[in-house]
Amino acid sequence: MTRHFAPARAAGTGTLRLVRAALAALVATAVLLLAFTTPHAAAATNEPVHGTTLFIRSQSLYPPYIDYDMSNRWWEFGGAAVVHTNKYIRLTPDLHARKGWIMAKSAFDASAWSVEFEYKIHGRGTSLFGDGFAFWFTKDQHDAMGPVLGHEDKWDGLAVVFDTYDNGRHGYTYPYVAALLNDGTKAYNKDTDGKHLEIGGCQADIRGKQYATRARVRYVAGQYLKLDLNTKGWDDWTTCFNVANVTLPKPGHFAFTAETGGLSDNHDIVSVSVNQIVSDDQSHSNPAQPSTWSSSFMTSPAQGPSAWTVVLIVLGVAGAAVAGVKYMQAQSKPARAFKQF
Ligand SMILES: [Ca+2]
Repeated sequence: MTRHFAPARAAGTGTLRLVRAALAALVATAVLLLAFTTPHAAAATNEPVHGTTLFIRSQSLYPPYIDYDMSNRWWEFGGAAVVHTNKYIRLTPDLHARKGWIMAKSAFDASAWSVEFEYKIHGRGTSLFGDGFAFWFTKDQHDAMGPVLGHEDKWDGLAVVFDTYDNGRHGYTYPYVAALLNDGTKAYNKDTDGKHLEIGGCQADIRGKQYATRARVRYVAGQYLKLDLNTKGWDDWTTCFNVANVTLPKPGHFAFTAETGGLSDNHDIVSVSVNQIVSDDQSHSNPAQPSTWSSSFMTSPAQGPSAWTVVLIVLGVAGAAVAGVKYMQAQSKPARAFKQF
C-alpha cells in the first residue's frame, strides 16, 4: 500500500519543494530589494542611514509631548498651539485668524544636520483653506508671532514654508513648499508669498491626507540644503529641492509656526527627529546651483536604486535562483530513487 501511494506522494512532495524553492528565491530577492531600495526606512527610528549621524534627543519631539508637570523638557509651546497628548500638537485649529508655535528651548550648535518631521494639514475646506505652516532654523529664538505663517518678519536664517494658499500669482498651483532664506534685514512680502526670498521649492500634495505626511530637511554648511517629502503614506520619498552653497546661522534654533486668516486649517506636528550629521555619505551630491535654480514642479523621480544596487540585486536574484535549483536537484534525488521500487 505504501509503495502504491509512494510515487504520487513523491510527485506531490516534489511540487511542494519546487514551490518552496521558488518562495525561497522570492524571499531572498525581496530581502535584497528591501535592503537596497528603502534606505530611508530606518530614519523614522533614528538609526543612522546616511554616513554617520547622531540622534539629538534634546532637539527632538515625540508623544506624549508633555511630562508629569504638563510641560516639555526641551520644547515650548505658545499662541494657539494645543497639545493633544499621544496624538499631535495642533499649531492652529480649523478656525479663522489663529497663530501658534512650538520651539526648541536650547540652541543647536552643529554645522551639519538632518531633521525629519511628521505633520498633518487638514480641515473642512475642500477648495478654500489656508494658510499653512513653516519649519524654522534661525539665529534668534522665536519670541514673537508675526506675518510669516505665524512667525515674525526679518528673521535671520531658514524658513521652509508649507504654504497652502497662494496670496500671489504664480505659474503653478498650491500647496507649495519653499525654502526662504533671510539675513535678518529683508521683509517678507505676503502678497507674493515671499517669492523674492525663495532659494528652492516645489509644488506638493501635502494636505488632506488620512495619514501623517513627512518631510526631511538635510543641511551641510556651505555645501547643500536639501528637502525630501513623503506624501504617500509609505516610504516613498521625493526630492523637493537640493540647493548648493547654503550657510545658515550657527548655532540656530528650531521652531514651527502656523497661521490661519480668512481661511483656515488644522496644522498638526506629530513628531520631530533631529540628527547631527557626523560624516556625510556623498549621496546628496549634485545640488542645483543658486544662480541657475528656478522653481519647479515636484516632478523629480523618487530616489531609485543606484547602478550598484541594481547589480547587487541581479546577483542576489541569480544566486537565489541557483541555490533554488540546486536545492531542488538535491531534494529530488531520493524521490527518483524511491520511484524505482
Ligand atoms: Ca500664502
